[in-house]
Amino acid sequence: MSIKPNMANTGIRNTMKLWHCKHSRSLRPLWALEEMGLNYELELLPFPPRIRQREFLEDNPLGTVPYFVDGEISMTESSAICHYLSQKYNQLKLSVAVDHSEYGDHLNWLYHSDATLTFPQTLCLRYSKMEPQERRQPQIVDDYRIWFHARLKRLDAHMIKRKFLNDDRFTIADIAIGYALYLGKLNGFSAQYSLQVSDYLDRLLERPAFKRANEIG
Ligand SMILES: N[C@@H](CCC(=O)N[C@@H](CS)C(=O)NCC(=O)O)C(=O)O
Repeated sequence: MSIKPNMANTGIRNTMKLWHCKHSRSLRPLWALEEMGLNYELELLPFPPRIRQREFLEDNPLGTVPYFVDGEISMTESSAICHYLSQKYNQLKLSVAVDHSEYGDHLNWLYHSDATLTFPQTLCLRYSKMEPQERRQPQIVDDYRIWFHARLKRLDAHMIKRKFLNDDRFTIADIAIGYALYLGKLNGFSAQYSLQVSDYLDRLLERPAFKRANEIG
């Protein structure tokens, strides 16, 4: 299904398009587009699109979401798309400049969000829900649940005296990490979040742009 949430009032034609499945990592760029108030076209797919919408493979042979195009550019990494949008269209209002003292930390959170905090959860999801009953692996689910909680240590320490990850304000790092925490909540892992991480996630989920993005699909 193709919808154009942010184009209705403006009449402006643009080429940005995002392919999205509800609750998947494509929520990161969708949330970023909503926070930035940019015009975009959205294509909603059933999950997993690789199996349930085979023609999607013609656009994105990986079969994964997010898939994003902007003119000649195509991208498949959720945090990188947020970074691209902020640098190209948002005058860094939602990211941190190269000469800022927290630039390295900002990039680290962006990469940490998927490689360290989302990856273990996908193994839990796969081996508890996606695979047919006979291929489910409770040991893997348990091991990677523990792994995920152990990898929250850096965030736990960072959030003790902060409301947001960088520069005392909301940025795309909060979108990237916020999605990983939200996925943890959907997976039933959030009861073990530290108080500061739990409060932080609640703050993020209250944002109107998150609510708009999350309701789509
Ligand atoms: N590192 C990529 C991962 C993309 C990815 O694997 N997306 C999942 C959804 S969360 C997907 O499309 N899975 C469907 C499949 O593997 O067939 C990112 O951050 O966007």
